[in-house]
This record gives sequence, C-alpha cells and structure tokens, in this order.
Amino acid sequence: MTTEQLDRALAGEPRWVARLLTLLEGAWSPEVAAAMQRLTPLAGRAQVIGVTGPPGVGKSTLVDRLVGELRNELSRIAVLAFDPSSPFTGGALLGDRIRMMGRGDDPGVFIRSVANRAHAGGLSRTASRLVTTLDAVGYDAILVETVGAGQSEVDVAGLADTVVVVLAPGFGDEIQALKAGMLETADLFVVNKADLPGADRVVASLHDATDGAMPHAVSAATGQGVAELTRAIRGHHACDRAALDARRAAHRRALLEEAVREQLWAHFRATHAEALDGAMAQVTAGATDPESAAAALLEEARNNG
Ligand SMILES: Nc1nc2c(ncn2[C@@H]2O[C@H](COP(=O)(O)OP(=O)(O)OP(=O)(O)O)[C@@H](O)[C@H]2O)c(=O)[nH]1
Ligand SMILES: [Mg+2]
Repeated sequence: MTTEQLDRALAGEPRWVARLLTLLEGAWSPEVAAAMQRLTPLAGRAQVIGVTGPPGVGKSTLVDRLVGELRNELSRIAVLAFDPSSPFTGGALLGDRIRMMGRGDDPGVFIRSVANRAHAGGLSRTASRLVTTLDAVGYDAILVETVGAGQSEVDVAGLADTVVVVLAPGFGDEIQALKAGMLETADLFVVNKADLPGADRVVASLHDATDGAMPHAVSAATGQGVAELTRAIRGHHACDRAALDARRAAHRRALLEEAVREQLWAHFRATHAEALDGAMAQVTAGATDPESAAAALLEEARNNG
C-alpha cells in the first residue's frame, strides 16, 4: 500500500479502509509493519465493545440494534464480525440484515466480516490490528462480535474496553460452560430473546452464577431494552478511566509478549536448526527431559555468541 493510499484510508475513505484491513489480515510483512507504525499512535479514542456468546443467541441482531442506538450520538461506527466457521454466516448475515434495515447506505457505518481462516496468525493479533486501524481512521465505536467458544472469548475480552456477554432462553446450560472463562471477564450480561418464554429463568441463573450481577433482559427482535443497554455500555466506557487504561495496557503487554516469543523462536529455529534437531532427537527418544534440553540449547547458543 502506498503512502498516498494509506493517507486516503486515514481520511476515512471506506474503500481504502477496506483495502487496508485486507492487508492487515495477512501475515506480518514490512508493509504491515509500516502501516501499523503509522496507525498505532493515532488510535485510542474509540470505545471497543466486545459482543460475545454462544452461537445463535442473537449477537448479530443485537449488534445491528446497538449500531442503530449508538448512531444517535456517534457519527462513525464500525462492526467487526469474527466468524468461527464460515464467511457466509454471522457477519455476512449481519451485513444483509443491516442493509435490510436501511443502514447499508449509511456512510457512518462500516461493517466487516472476518473469516477465521483469514487469520492463521491468531485471532487476537488480527483483531487487534483491525481494531487499532478502525480506531485510528476515526470510528467512534467499534463493535466486535465473536462466538464465545474456544479461545476467542478470551481474546475479545482482552481487546475490548467493554465486554458484553449474551445468552438467551434455551441456552441456560451454557452458563456452566461459559463459567470458566467468560463470566469473569464480562462487564455486562445480556439475556436476549426476552420476548420468548424462559428469559426470566436465564436472568435468575446468571444472577446466581455471577454473585449478583444484574443482566439486561432485551429483545433484539423487538428492540425492547436496547436503549437502556446502550446507555449502560456507554456508561461503562465513561466511568473509570484508570481501569480502562490498565486493561488496555495489559492487553498490549500480552500482545508484545506473544510477538517476542514468536519472533525469538523463529529466529532461534532458523539460526540453530542443527542443535535443535539434536535436542529433538534426544527428547523424543526419552534420553533427556524437554526443560533440560532447552536449557542446554540456550547455554550452547550463549557460548557460541
Ligand atoms: N425471538 C427472538 N429471536 C431473535 C432475537 N434476536 C435474534 N433472534 C433470532 O435468532 C436467530 C439467530 O440470530 P443471530 O443474530 O444470527 O445470532 P448470532 O448469535 O449472531 O448467531 P451466530 O453469529 O451464528 O453465533 C435468528 O433467527 C434471529 O432472527 C430476539 O430478540 N427474539
Ligand atoms: Mg452472528
């Protein structure tokens, strides 16, 4: 991407923002590095809102509603939908739905679906690059939809300023499954599909599982409760600047650690291939333990400069 093209993306031209995001979804390269070095200092203004929960609870429908509400007070909103399986559900559906509701032509709304296979390098890093970019080019709020299964919910929790966990009637059993990672990282709980029977029960079990958090009962289908939820989301961003900064700092530290680990490993593998093969053979044969072998490798590398 040329400097001029990057300028146009920074000026908020959606076509060039989209091109930039495509570049940043790919593997690390000098081009990616140049873009990120330019973008990173410009980011930090947007509210990043993570919306996560089991498949089918209505995350995309709710995100669509939230965009509508947020649009009353903010001029530019971006949506990143991370699809765990297929690029044709989730984000694509969301795009269709927003078009149906007449927001497709709204120049203040940018929607992007990211297929899982697009980021072999890890969801957290890709998501972080894309969020930084959308922030830097001037979006006021960035909604990130992920399915709360596997790693991704932990990633979105680290990335987002405000984490909204969505459940729905019929997903009550998921509370136990979510408990391990998700309940702790949630800032706000939503029980969607409150127009269906059983929502009260999910509200009550969430309340119990979280030592008294008060879930928002909403219906993304009818819009019931969404305005109040939007106020709570905005309030969360405004309430504690120090906590927000600490959360962002922790996330950046984690990303740095990951990058250092990865780049050092790649370097070591390339420069000490032979010694590594020897250690591998010893460890796989059961002749020595992995930690002793690693320590010996490091010792040898130090002695050989
Ligand atoms: N009755 C009712 N149905 C809803 C509500 N919100 C969403 N739905 C329906 O639930 C289904 C799933 O909605 P989505 O918004 O695609 O759910 P999702 O959580 O984004 O799904 P994935 O992205 O596949 O994980 C759709 O058929 C929606 O129309 C609601 O408030 N009430
Ligand atoms: Mg979805």
